[in-house]
Amino acid sequence: DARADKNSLKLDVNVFKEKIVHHLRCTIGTSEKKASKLAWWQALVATANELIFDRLTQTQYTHATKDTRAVHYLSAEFLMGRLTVNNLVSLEVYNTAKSALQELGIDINELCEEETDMALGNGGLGRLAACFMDSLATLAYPSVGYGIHYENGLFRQEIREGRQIERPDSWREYGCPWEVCRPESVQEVPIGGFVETQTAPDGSIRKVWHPEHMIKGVPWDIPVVGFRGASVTILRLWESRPTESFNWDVFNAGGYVDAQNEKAAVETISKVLYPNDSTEAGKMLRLTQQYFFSSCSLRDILRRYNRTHFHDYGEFAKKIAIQLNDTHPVIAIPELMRLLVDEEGISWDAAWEIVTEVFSYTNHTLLPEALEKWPVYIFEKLLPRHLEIIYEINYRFLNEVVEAKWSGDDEKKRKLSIIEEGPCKMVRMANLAVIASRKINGVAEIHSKLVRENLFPEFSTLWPDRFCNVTNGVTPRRWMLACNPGLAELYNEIAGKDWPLHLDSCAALRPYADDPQIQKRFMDIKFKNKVALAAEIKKLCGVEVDPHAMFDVQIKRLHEYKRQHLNLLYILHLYRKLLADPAMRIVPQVFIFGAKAAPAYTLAKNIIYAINVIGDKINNDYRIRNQLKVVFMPNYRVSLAEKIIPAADISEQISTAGYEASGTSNMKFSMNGALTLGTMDGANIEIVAEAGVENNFIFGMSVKDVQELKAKGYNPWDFYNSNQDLRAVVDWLDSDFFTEDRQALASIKHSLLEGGDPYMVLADFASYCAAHKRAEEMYADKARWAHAAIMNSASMGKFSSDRSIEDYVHNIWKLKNYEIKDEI
Ligand code: DL6
Repeated sequence: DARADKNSLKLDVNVFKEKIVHHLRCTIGTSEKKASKLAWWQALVATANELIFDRLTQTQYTHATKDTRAVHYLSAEFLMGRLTVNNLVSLEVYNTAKSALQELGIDINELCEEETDMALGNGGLGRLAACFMDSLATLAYPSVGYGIHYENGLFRQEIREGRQIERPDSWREYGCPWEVCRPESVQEVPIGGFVETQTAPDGSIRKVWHPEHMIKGVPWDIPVVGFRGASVTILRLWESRPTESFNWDVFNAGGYVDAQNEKAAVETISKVLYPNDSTEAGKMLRLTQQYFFSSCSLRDILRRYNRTHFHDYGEFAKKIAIQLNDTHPVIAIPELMRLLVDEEGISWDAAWEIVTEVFSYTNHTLLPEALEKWPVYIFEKLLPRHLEIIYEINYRFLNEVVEAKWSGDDEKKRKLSIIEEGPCKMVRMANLAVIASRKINGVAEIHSKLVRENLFPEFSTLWPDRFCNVTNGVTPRRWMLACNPGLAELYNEIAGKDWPLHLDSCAALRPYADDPQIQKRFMDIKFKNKVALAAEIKKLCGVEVDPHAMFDVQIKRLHEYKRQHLNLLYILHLYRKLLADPAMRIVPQVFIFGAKAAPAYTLAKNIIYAINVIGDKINNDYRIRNQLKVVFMPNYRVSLAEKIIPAADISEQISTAGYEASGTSNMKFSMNGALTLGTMDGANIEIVAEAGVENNFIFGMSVKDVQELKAKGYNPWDFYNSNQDLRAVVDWLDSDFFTEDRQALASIKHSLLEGGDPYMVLADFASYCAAHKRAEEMYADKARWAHAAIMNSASMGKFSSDRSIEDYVHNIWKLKNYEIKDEI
């Protein structure tokens, strides 16, 4: 097994076996005879934790004694998935554990299936944060991830009669053995109330916030294990609880029940993850969540800093970097101002200098609905002092910076102001982030360009040096080594065993791209993965699929801009052709989907329904002789992606150009030898530049084309009227051929025509069909296909998240890494 152990930790199989049994008996309190699979898994985790906590202690000792500069990654989402296989692989004890369990009569794969995904994120943004934690630990950079300890992660999706049903995801119902509660680091956060202006006898003015409530933040630490134990860093997630004093008076007055209600209200803050991806939920509770975790994290940072600096903030910006993952934690900016000015007694100017040195901001989307804005009246209610601080920041910015550059230009001031005027005054969090950040980055070359030119053109004129790009990346430890052991073994042989640390070295496979033996080996690995996925499809969807067929995959959140409905239109087109000509023979194809839709996003849910009912019809239509299958795999999540990606032939990355900031599954697919069928959008552009445009299937309008067509006035009817094939499939949606619920499918047609087709699906249809045709032709030529698959997989060095982290380190965070030795 490629995940072979160097066993530097000196655990042989017998010792490992003894430890598991010891934990089963003494930690879990059961015995080999009656232990459930869950109990065995818990004992396995306890065994791994022995190694992990030791490494964590060593890491923290090194960082504390060296008083290191560290980055603090603030993110409302960390989509960690499962940890078992990854942690065992990173500790280099995977094979030891596997053999030990085997000797105990237990299959490690079955045990690993016991683990519930930590689904504390929606999609790309949250998974990126998880990959970054892995790279930070592997590269041994001093770092902490800060987020929210949601009781319920992203909802569990069930499909009933083709429709998405949301169920709560209580991922830690019976506890999570990887996490540790740290009562010694509890924080208390004020909220609500009013601000009093006090004038001292010397005439100086002091602002005193009298909050209405205090919320307790209880930290839960999840250790993140670097590859080969390089270092162990911490993901610290805050859970909200009522403070002891919170309801004391009510309680004493006999209000036991009322006190419980107040308790429930506070606990609600960390209860659920908002299930929106790219679109914003403008809810008071959401701002409370953001403020709660940002404030707890800042207090934690200050506490740690002051252990060695005793409230002297002269070194603060030298020791601390804070990365704001999108606008969600941007409230940290006025909160740090408040902590420094109001609580630590620092002057405004000195505090502002610190703040603008410490923070940087990553933008993950250009969609206007995702750029967070909060009504001023909500701030007045929840965070009155922060509102004052924001007004002050804004006043100084407009009157000093904007006035100096564009004197008397009120239009510029209106546009750049943190406050949006109107019937409901709003606080623009993205403007606040840009004004206070040292660096602002997008997540792929094209996206960063659009951030500069389209989103913040005036800001980038003001501060051109603040804007930069850091192209996303993914961890090859999870997305190759752990999830595709067959491929990992091939790279071990060709590139040497360090490739998971130096993904560039996989280029060693490129010279073999036309070698028949290597081609066979590579495609045999793929085939084996497809056989395994076919079994999973049978289990989850009840559909029989042929692993020889071309596996065409689109897995990601459901959103109009990602255009799952374009894919569906092509499927309908193919189906229609097969029905029209019963003798027709095509390359057999299986279209595989996985996607969750935001619960309130009706059209997205209708698209899921359409995929399911159309799939059902196609899969059971004997006339097309199994040449076409369509499956929707329910409850798409990290652990399911790990099974799907190694088995994909085609990776569908078909967003309207300019809308997908980067994408990260595109990178995972390519690494595992899938060919991209995609638009010139996000990181697709950089992927095909590395792997060769001739080894992928690029189609559709470019960003420029999209902009031009929009400027000219896009009319979807023009495309509908002039392309018979297109018209036929669009009309097919408005029929009762697939379902009695004609309305649900017709709503898709409606959005494409009367709705104006905001993501230009119809405009790209013909070119999309042509790209599919090229893919089908290439798939029929086995050697050509194998060449392209190898070239993709072997050319992804750039897309390791280690490279992204090094970019952040050199261009933004300016960190040093430290070798972690066994010192205590
Ligand atoms: O940067 C990570 C990821 C990108 O790869 C995706 O292209 C982008 O859509 C995603 N953005 C979000 C937006 N959420 N909010 N806000 O998840 O980020």
